[in-house]
Amino acid sequence: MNKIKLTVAQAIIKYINNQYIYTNGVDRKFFGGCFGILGHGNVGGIGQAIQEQKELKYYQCRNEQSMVHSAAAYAKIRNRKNALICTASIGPGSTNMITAAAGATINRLPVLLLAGDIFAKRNVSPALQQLESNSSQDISVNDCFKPISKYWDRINRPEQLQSSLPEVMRVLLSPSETGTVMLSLPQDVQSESFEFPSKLFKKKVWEIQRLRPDKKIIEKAVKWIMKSKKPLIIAGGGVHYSEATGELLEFINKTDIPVAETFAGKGAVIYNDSHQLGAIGATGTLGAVKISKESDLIIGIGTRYSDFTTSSKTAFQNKNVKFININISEFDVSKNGALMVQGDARSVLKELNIYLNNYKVSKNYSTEIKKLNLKWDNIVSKIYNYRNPIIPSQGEIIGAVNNIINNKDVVVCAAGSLPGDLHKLWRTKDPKGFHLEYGYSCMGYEIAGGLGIKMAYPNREVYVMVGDGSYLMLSQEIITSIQENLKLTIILIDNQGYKSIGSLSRSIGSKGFGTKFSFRNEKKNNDFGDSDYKEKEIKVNLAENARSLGAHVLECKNYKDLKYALTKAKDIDKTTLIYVQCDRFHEVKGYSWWEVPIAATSKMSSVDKAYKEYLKHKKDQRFYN
Ligand SMILES: Cc1ncc(C[n+]2csc(CCOP(=O)(O)OP(=O)(O)O)c2C)c(N)n1
Ligand SMILES: [Mg+2]
Repeated sequence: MNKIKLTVAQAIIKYINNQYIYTNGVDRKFFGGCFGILGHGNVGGIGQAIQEQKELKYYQCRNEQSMVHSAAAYAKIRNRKNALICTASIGPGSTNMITAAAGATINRLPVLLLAGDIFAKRNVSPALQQLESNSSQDISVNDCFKPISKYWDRINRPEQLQSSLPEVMRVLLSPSETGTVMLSLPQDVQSESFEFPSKLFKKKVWEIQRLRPDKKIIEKAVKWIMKSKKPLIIAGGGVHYSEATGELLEFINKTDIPVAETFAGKGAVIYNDSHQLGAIGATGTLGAVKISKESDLIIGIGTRYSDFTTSSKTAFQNKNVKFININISEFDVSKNGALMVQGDARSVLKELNIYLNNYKVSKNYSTEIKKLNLKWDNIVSKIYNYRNPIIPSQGEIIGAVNNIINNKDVVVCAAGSLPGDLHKLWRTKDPKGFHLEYGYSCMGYEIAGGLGIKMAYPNREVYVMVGDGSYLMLSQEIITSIQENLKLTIILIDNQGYKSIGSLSRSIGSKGFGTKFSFRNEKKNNDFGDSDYKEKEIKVNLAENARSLGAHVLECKNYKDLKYALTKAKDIDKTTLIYVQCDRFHEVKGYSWWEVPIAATSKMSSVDKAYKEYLKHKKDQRFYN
């Protein structure tokens, strides 16, 4: 048998360089590069291995959390057909990745982590940054990744790679099981050499299968659809990952069944299609909320029915409502006691399109949908065109950005009050134009995620919309975007803190407690909430902060400035940050509910009042199993 002598790290990189995916008639490399921060846990291992080869590009970054966000965003916009690798040193370098790694798993996005680990030989224990245990020498901080990884392995011996690496690929490429994959690599083992069989490094082409459900189940689904008076499709992220937007369009054109979209699904159908009801659930549009309440048949395609999608199980009120779930994952397809049409969304829709050739919903229903669609568009126009006195409202900022972008441009967001407003108000122009990380809704994803998107599609303009809270949590990858010449346009919305949680706090009777960026004022019993005085606001110069990281900064005082800045930003060839202040109290109206627990007993009458209201909503909760 032919053998090749390599270190464990070199063998991993060589294997990675030979993994391909077959899509659209061609073989492409699955991995698009490796992010890293080097430390003593990987510098002589994975770092050295990357250095002495030319195929896998190395990207430097500033923070291990952000590199994993970037990798997740990269995989998301590529519909999981490509992934990035992230390498970290041991100890804090590794654990810094955990937040974003959990986000990747929750959002079902493939990311490969190569994390250094403590010496397998144990001869020098405790090593720098080692968590010592007096009960076992088989514990390291990397064990924390086990519950949030879809595949986790520690490579203590070189031979293990032969069985571990194919598992890594199986999981990364699995449409139902993908997420964070971690190889924990003891720092001594990474640099050890071994005679690996050459065939481990043969070019391997992976192909994602489009599994189909049982024919009997499809036939049953067809019967249910034909009997339904008010069917409603909920399009989730799976529609994108399965690349089923064409088949979905054909399906709705044939049947006139309306569509509503989750955060991950938004863009599945273009905004101005007459079947489009827009955002579903807690952040839903008027029409989607109304129809989901009345619908007798929910057809969930590639959705995992998060509490935002189901309005915490209050969205579907028809007492005879049934669910048909089309999903590749057994776990998701079984939710809400649905008819389990387990299979690839595109394949299933193709079959349904044949079976339902002569079926249409009633004229009345389809007229109602068209009316709701137009009504919503009028509401969006009003919000876009409303001019708030002194400083802009968030709705008009979203409108200004939406009006300026080209069809292929991408908007990115993750946390705060922006996601809900964007979900409702963003007029999607391209299936991949709306990029919301709302599975983990992780503050700090925005700029790092924008970077990953730009790496995946350098020719698309990327508009990052980020709140001041998220910006302060993680914005250093502005530097990486400048270093790599990957331009981002960042719209930084300053509303003096956590507007979203301030509003949530008010809704539970807590008056914005702890959510405003203001100085402490002992005399006035400052609680960082609504009652704090304007002069006590902390004035952090975020524009200057971005400038210091290398961004071109445009500061806006009002809507006119913002419009000008958005136009001007198009001509600037490096990352540009548009700084705009926003009204903390002006909100986009909501139409639905989301369950956030409220204190059952309190000294505050506002809390008691909110609790009573909460109990009323709780009565609407339904379970469909
Ligand atoms: C890492 C992380 N910590 C905490 C939260 C809870 N949280 C959700 S939104 C939010 C405030 C976000 O503030 P900002 O980015 O300024 O957006 P705004 O609410 O002002 O629109 C917080 C603290 C979160 N989603 N992620
Ligand atoms: Mg804010």
